[in-house]
Amino acid sequence: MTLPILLDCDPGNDDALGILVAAGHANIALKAVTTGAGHLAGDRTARNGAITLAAANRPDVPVAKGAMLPLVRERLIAGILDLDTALDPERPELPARELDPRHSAELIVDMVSSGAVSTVVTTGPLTNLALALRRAPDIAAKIDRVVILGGSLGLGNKTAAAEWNILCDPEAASIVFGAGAPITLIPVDGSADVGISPELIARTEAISGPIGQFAAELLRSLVTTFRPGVFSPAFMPLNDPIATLVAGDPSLARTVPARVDIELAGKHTYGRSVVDVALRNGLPANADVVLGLDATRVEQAFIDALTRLAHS
Ligand SMILES: [Ca+2]
Repeated sequence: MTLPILLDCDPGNDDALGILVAAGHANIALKAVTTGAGHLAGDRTARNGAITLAAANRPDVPVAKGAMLPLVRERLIAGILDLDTALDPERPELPARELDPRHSAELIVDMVSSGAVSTVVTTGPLTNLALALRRAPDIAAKIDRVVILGGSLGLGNKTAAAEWNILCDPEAASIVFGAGAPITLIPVDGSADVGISPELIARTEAISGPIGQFAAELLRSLVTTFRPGVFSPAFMPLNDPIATLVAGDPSLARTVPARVDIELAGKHTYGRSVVDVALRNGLPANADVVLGLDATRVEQAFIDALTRLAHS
């Protein structure tokens, strides 16, 4: 029994790895990829999604372009757009899939309301999913689980308070956390122990064929963005593919039920994910929050999914 998922993302080299892992995972049936502005502008993330699905040789999976701007705030620019590796620069020479004519939010509504998809995995700002929930609120009851890579238990990674994916569109995140669908939240400090080590790159590169080479190129590009700080882990975190892997095998993660709300008014804390594991405010838990991962098994699941895709 495979899990039918829709992956909403902002590729992004780590998102692209998430797409490859979703396409190859033994427990997952990837049904659609939706993209929106985030790490790059919306037209670029859509094209990168289309490039990645072409590389994965999955013409059956629709890929859509989505939100160009956050719901309320101005769009944040990542500031690492000058990388000249992997999918950060435009790559006109790479083959790409045709985009689905629907907006990402429309594709989400269609896939969930028809029952084609039971799980939504997000590895970018939550704009598309929030738009879908505003357009068709009844889809919340039809989603078995939303697996969100974003937020933090402690310090943020973009501001002291906020993590990048949530900070890109806090109002959208607030809509998603208030929608009532079961959520698994993978915060940056819950996933930091799975890093892009030289060994992981070597194992990826050892996968035969173009998938291994493409995935290794994406990993190497991500490592160049690593800026070690006071509390940083040893290696650049793997990030986005972890969301797909946890969706495909929840036993990889140790979770705790919690109330998660998004700070929308704070002067210094705008975009913070406020995670209340003690349920002090009397509100019901709305998410299972990941506290830690089995790093060895996550890395093996990553290699297994890419290997399966390479041999498909
Ligand atoms: Ca992302």
